Amino acid sequence: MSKVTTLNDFILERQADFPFATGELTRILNDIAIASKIVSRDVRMAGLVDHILGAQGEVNVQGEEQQKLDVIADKQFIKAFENGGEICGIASEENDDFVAFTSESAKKGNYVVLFDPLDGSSNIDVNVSIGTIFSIYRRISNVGSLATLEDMLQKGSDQIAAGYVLYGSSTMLVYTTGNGVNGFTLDPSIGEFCLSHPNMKMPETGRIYAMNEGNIDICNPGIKEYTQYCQSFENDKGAPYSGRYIGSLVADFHRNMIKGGIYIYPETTTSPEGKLRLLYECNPLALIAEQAGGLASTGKNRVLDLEPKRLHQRVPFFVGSKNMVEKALSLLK
Ligand code: AHM
Ligand code: MG
Repeated sequence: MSKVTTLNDFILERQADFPFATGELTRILNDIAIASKIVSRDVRMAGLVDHILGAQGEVNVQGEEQQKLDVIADKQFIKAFENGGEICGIASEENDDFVAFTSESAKKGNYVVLFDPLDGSSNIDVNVSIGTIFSIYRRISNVGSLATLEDMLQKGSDQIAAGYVLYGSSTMLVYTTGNGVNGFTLDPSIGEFCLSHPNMKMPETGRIYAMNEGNIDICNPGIKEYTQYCQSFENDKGAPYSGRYIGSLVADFHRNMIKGGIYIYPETTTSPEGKLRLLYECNPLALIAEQAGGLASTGKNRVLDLEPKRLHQRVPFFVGSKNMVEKALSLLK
């Protein structure tokens, strides 16, 4: 029987690869793993426990109805980050403003985390996969002071680590610290994330495209041209691609990581900046895509090069297999 490598073993083995090998990032990743196990347990209970399933009855800063599990997951991650002593502040999709932790130990923390606690949450009540997305940066402000907005508004290329957790048919945690991408599957019998997908590489091409085609007539005509290319016998595969759209970014992205494919959420006339949020949805997945050999673009620029202007800034997002993203971008021009 081959030896099982747990996430914990793996992080410790790789600690020396981290740009600042003090053990802090190791502890943050461990905190994320613990919080995501708790969220995974709660997600698995949705539908069984009345007070978990259903709408919270409140609206978040984006004007979207919050689900109870969104709020539960948000609190769970914040609790893990606030008490660890490595993190001085966070920003999340569910909080209008960033949160600067006020305890003396947190103010000494060197890092900030930006995250979407439960992405694709409209899928909770219908038992479809959802996910958590996270992004970790070194703070810019002085250690010992409160975290600032400047700490949160850093370029994607400055991320120290990024990852996602997929609550799918199994629970998986996938992350990068800038030295490739590794995936871990939660073994519920021992409660550990175990290395299941070492050194993940996104295939250079594929035959799956994912977008909300209900929006096709309110997009740039180049997008329609690309979907027609995907559906045609004249494309690079000589046969129509498969359209697959889960409507859960993490799940669509993860499938494309494994099988090859492209995910597109462009700007539309009703959402002129696109829908997805730069800081805690696009940047972390862009780093993972690039680390796995894929590409991530806004249609005009590399996502990781953008200078963020606002916490909840939205951008158009084209991410996935290198050749497919390049083809889509060529038609947009
Ligand atoms: P959320 O963070 O409010 O869940 O929104 C993000 C989600 C993505 O997971 C998904 O890909 C997209 O929104 C679906 O949007 P649409 O329903 O417009 O296709
Ligand atoms: Mg989201």
